[in-house]
Amino acid sequence: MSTVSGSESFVTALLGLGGNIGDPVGAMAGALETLAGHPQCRVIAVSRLYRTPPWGKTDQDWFFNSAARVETTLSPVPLLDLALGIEQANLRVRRERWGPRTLDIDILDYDGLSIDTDRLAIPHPRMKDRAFVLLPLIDVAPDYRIAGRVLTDWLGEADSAGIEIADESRDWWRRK
Ligand code: A4P
Ligand code: MG
Repeated sequence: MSTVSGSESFVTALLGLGGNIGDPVGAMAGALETLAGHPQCRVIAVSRLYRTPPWGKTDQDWFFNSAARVETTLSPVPLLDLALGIEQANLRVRRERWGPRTLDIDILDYDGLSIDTDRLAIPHPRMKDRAFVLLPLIDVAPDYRIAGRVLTDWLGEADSAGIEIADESRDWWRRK
């Protein structure tokens, strides 16, 4: 279930990115550049850049969030390992659930597959409740549906109070 054996064809994956300590915008930009430079990944679309109040654990700094639509020949677990490696390279501090982090990369969807293992849950089980995921995701995958409903439907039920667009450009992540 978690592999696409023998396949060298590119499939679409949707990623959510966020962070709230250090230089989260630089960390997300670096992550996207790493993905864009990876021989088995292509970055097809990147969302606008969002500034978002902390969700879950609210006594921490605001976050920056974004989303990306990529194409990859990596199977889901190798893609997760790549994402975790990029997080580690950004010295992510893992202390508490929903707590501060320099960089968090979630695989929101992988080729429409349903995966539920110890290491990987796809579609990401909590994305439909989170405006900080839904808003950037609408930028890169406006027709995407979760459980048959379009993202704007889910957004209507989520709390998007306070969320701001920090950069309208889709090129905010490209280094000058
Ligand atoms: N894992 C399972 N499924 C996935 C998936 N689809 N994508 C596993 C990525 N990883 C997945 O992750 C722990 C393990 O989850 C990974 O090793 C992988 O095997 P983690 O990122 O260390 O866990 P976490 O992030 O501490 O917990 P959780 O519940 O995943 O937190 P979230 O959902 O990442 O939320 N507020 C705002 N405004 N913006 C944010 O970005 N982020 C969080 C963290 C809280 N509040 C926020 C934000
Ligand atoms: Mg996470």
